[in-house]
Amino acid sequence: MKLYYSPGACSLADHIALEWTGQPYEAVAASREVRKSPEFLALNPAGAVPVLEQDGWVLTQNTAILNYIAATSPEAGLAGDGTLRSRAEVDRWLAFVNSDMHPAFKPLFGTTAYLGDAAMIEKTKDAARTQLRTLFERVDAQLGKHDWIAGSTRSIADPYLYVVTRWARAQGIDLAGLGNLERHFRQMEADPGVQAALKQEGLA
Ligand SMILES: N[C@@H](CCC(=O)N[C@@H](CS)C(=O)NCC(=O)O)C(=O)O
Repeated sequence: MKLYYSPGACSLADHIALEWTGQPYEAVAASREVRKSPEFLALNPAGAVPVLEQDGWVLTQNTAILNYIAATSPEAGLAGDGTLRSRAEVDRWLAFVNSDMHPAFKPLFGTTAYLGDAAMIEKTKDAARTQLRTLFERVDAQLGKHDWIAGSTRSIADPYLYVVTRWARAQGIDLAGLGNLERHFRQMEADPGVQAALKQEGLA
């Protein structure tokens, strides 16, 4: 498998998941310039990472890629404990991070620059910070009940949560008092697979 990534982007979740499966893979950095190239756009017309390539077959969309990685290494147990409910919990939290948390960062990453009004743009950023605080409080409550975001064992949802927590810390989102989230972050940072992926992405 070949994973196209950008350092610290949401593709870091797939990178960590690949490390956790222990299967051989190749990680290819895709800079902004590369993502706009005709060769890359042929792989993903959105010009975005992650992109997974295997034997000429190309897969895009983070949740699809994470699920595929988990399915190719069932022994790693990254998609639940084998019960339907555990699988559903992984899907629930993967969806929460991918559909609710990840898009909430967009104004902070410049998507409202088109407004052309500094005060208005700042307002959208403030609203994003407030929304993200609420979402991280929900995560913190869940992590108060379980060691990992989807339950008692780690899953493909944990690396994705780790990625958005990194973003939140870098963006100065107020995470004060969210001790369970802090514990999850430290747990991830201490993990050899996480450290290996960070090192490969030049982030260690
Ligand atoms: N819906 C896509 C979103 C992917 C996405 O937003 N990727 C970002 C990095 S986190 C990206 O490559 N952005 C660069 C761009 O869109 O130009 C997915 O879930 O895979």
